[in-house]
Amino acid sequence: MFPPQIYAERRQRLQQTLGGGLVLMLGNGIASYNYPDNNYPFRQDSTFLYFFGLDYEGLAAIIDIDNDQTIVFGDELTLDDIIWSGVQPTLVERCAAVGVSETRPLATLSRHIELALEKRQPIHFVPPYRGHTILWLEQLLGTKVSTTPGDAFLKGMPVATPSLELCYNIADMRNHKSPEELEQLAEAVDITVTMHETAIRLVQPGMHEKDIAAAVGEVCQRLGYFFSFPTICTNHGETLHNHGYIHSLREGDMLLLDAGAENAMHYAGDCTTTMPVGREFTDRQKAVYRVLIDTYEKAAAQLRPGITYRECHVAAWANIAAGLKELGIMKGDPMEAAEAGAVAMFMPHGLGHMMGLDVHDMENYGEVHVGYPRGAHKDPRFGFASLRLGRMLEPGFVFTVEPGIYFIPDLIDQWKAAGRFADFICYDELQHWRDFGGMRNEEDYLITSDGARRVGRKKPYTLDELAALRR
Ligand SMILES: [Mn+2]
Repeated sequence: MFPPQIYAERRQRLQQTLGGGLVLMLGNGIASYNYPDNNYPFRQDSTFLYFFGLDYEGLAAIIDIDNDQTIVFGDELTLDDIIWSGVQPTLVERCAAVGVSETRPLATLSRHIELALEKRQPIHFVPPYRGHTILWLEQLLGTKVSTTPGDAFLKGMPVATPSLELCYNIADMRNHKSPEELEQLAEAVDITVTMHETAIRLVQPGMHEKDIAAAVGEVCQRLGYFFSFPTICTNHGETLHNHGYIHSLREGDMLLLDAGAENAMHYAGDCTTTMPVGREFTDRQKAVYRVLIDTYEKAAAQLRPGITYRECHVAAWANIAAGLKELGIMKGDPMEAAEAGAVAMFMPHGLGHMMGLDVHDMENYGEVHVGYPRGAHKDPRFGFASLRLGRMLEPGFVFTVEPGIYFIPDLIDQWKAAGRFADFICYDELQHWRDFGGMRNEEDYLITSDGARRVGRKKPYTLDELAALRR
């Protein structure tokens, strides 16, 4: 945990930016897996972690701005808890460690909210993403709860919406990482890089995807850490979220590994490596890989305060178009192809996303409320719509840079049949690449006062670096 004043300062700042009302923050509970006492690993809610740091279940908190009062609601351990879970610090001790002096039994939260509602206090809460939390909020507020942000809740409203103002204000704070958060992120990324190096060293023909996925998992689990998201480990990288590990790996295959660790304080790392299963890539794979790495390095070199990530994304698309033009797969002006959206054929996702306590940081607030300016909407066109981060970059932002190049047979067929972007895509040549698969390279970056730097240590990705680890 951070020192108590860090949490106290964060809460103070939130109070100042919001100006009034009552902020209700619900911690996560334990979620059952297949029967009540068999549980998923506990993961605290990230908003709760950011403001209260308390990493265990059964907690709620309020920041009553109108009355300048902060209370954590929870229950002290019973003897039964101690028998099953061991002796733990008391709630009062735990709260003191995060700068909170007032605690109350969880059962009194409901009455506390009722009184606040009667006094016409607006209730601010962030969008819930678990069924249990939605039900709990509905019980506390006495009405239906939506997950789409809008006005803060006042008694009498037919539906309680999460507070858009709260989402924007917290995103402003959490989007700018502090020095102590950057240390945590660097640790998570360093472990993540070790996971990737392990896979590059290990993979060889005759193995299965699950062999590599397990070895990657062992790296973070041996440190007592967990994944920041379910590992993608596949020789079918063109399927973007491929979570099965069922394929066997053969000479000539590429393995795409998208995996990250979450460290003890729950900060995330997120990297992707595409590696040859055999000794090296085929000539064809090398040709596309060079386009990918050139795109990746140019995108990283472009990062600085004041540039929008949308510009970086479009520039990456244009670079891919230029590279694929040399291979005879695309034609026309690369920048025009990018701006028209034609390169979404080969990279249908965004160049990156914010990263912090969540691997897609604060995505429960709505990605447009985190990755775009206040009041902005996302470009709804295919490809552009998947750009989670589009806003102007500011010092303190931490996010991923992850261009990819994919050949998706179903997408090729559909666009070809529709004659889509036929001015930019050479469909005759593309037929010869249908079974190529997909590749992506991803590392994590911080915007500094005058440029950007990698978070954590460098992940091997150049052909030479990959070859050195394969020896
Ligand atoms: Mn990512």
